[in-house]
Amino acid sequence: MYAQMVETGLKNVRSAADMGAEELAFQARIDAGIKIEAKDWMPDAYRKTLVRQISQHAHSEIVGQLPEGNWVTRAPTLKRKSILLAKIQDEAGHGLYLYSAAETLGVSRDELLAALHSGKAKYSSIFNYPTLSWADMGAIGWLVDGSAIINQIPLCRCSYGPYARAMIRVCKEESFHARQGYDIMMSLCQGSAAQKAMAQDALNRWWWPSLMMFGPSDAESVNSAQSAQWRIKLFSNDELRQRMVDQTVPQIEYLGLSVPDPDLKFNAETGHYEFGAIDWAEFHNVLKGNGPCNRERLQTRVKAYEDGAWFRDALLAYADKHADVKAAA
Ligand code: FAQ
Repeated sequence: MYAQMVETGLKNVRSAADMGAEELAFQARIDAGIKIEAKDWMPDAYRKTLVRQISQHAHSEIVGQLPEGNWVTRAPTLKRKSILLAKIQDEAGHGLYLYSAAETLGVSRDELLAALHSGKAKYSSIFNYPTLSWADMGAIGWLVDGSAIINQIPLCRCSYGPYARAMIRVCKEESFHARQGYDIMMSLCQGSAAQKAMAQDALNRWWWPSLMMFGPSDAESVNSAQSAQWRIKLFSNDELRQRMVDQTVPQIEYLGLSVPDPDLKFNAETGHYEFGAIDWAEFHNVLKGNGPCNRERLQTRVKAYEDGAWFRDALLAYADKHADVKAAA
């Protein structure tokens, strides 16, 4: 598949003729499946792509806490509240591993956060949608974390060592998240008619944005071919999206819910579900900052950062004082 992506996207990738000796040796290591580590030589464009993707990923984990944070105080039971809190804390941890992985490439955390807070850096489109009911906590865990796992399992084998290793733990935690989400959906679907209707409504609102999480179609994806050549991407956006649909439709049926896609049908010859057209205009609009919650999410992040300034200052003052005491000893 990787070969096919490189093949079809040849116009966007570096050819051997463009490469000097160092870059040829670098590409040969990647082709041989050898991990690239922080201190190894790498082309600037490889470094730049990784900083872009890993920092967007880190920002997604951090901003991704906000839609669920909205329901901590309103969780229906103490047990659900503690599970949700633990899940949201895990997402903060994922953000921290990922910022650390990005820092190994020579960018500072301050630079990355400044890019997020100024609106320059992207984070996943999915987190710009509102969480209107408790069922949204189920839909997010099941569909959003579920999609994140499908995208991230291959990243555990990507060519950049620090990113690949961070992904292993992230994926383990994400699978707990997906199960807790499905468990919420199961409870609602086995409950009253009103609860089941709430679950269906959440599925209706999160289904299409979850499919958009995988990024533009292969024909539109500008970065895929080069990222495939560098083995940052092992599967294309469309392949992973298809995997998500194939995996999730039977789960929807098991819940007794309906897929909000009148064009969905199973193709017995290919063994895959065919699904309706994605509204790419909506996707691009969200990316431009015009989704239902883009402004609110960014404002909340900036406020949290500003409100935490006293704590960062205190940590630095303590570290400086500690260094003085050590130097004097
Ligand atoms: N949202 O050429 P491609 C999670 C941008 S973690 C926003 O295909 P690429 C856990 C893309 O950046 C979710 N922007 O790009 C959780 C590029 O723009 P640029 C995050 C998007 O990088 C759960 C442009 O479109 N996961 O959910 C999106 O090869 C619950 C062209 O696209 C990751 O970040 C989008 N959906 O492929 C947390 C995984 N899609 O940068 C809390 C790692 C595309 O050139 C609660 N990332 N764009 O200006 C990836 O695998 C890739 O970056 C893709 C995009 C697949 C997202």
